[in-house]
Amino acid sequence: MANSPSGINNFKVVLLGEGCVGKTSILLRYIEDKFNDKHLTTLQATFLNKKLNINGKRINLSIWDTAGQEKFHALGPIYYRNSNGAILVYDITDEDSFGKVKNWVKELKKMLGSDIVLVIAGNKIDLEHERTVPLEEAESYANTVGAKHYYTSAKLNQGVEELFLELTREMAERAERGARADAGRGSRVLVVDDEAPARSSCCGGARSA
Ligand code: G3D
Ligand code: MG
Repeated sequence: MANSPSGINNFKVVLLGEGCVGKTSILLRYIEDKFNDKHLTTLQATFLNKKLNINGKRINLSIWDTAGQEKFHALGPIYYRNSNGAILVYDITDEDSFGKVKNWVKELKKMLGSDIVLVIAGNKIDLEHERTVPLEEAESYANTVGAKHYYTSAKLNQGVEELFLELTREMAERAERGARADAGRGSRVLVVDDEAPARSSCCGGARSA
């Protein structure tokens, strides 16, 4: 995260998950409120920006989507490095895609530790009658890895806004905790400095104690 001088918090978020689970659809629903738009298929690996305001704090999300490299198992650390948050998407009608989420969680935890906020999205809930991933299993798994679990339908626009909002809140909270910890460390340094017998002034001349 970069907290720019203008006071805007910039967060990077990556979408991860098997091909065809609906990652691009979720992103386009969130940013443009569209589904199955013609340009969906031509969208390349890149990011889309979204500006938010949470409790008076200005936040800029850069949400990264793939160009389909996941279909060739070709998504490496370069894609998710420096991410503040990851949305791990599976299709509730496809058990393999849920297995893939578990692999991503393992990899992200190994590579980034707990520095990243994870949320899991069970997408295509409009196809509830075709569900193969048991609800309790998905939710209790998410619990065990410290991730929040959401249900979404990019098609019917369900749960998408909430998912991004909650993720952003959590990232903002962590950033604030981090900033407070930094400030705490800063004041300790100041105390030590204060007790030094002599200091040079900002103009370069030594000050006698
Ligand atoms: P991906 O980016 O993860 O590869 P896409 O997935 O967003 O390209 O979506 C893959 C297919 O799933 C698309 O169908 C898309 O319309 C469909 N899809 C995405 N989200 C939902 C949803 O919430 N409900 C339903 N029913 N379908 C969804 P096509 O037919 O274009 O391949
Ligand atoms: Mg896609």
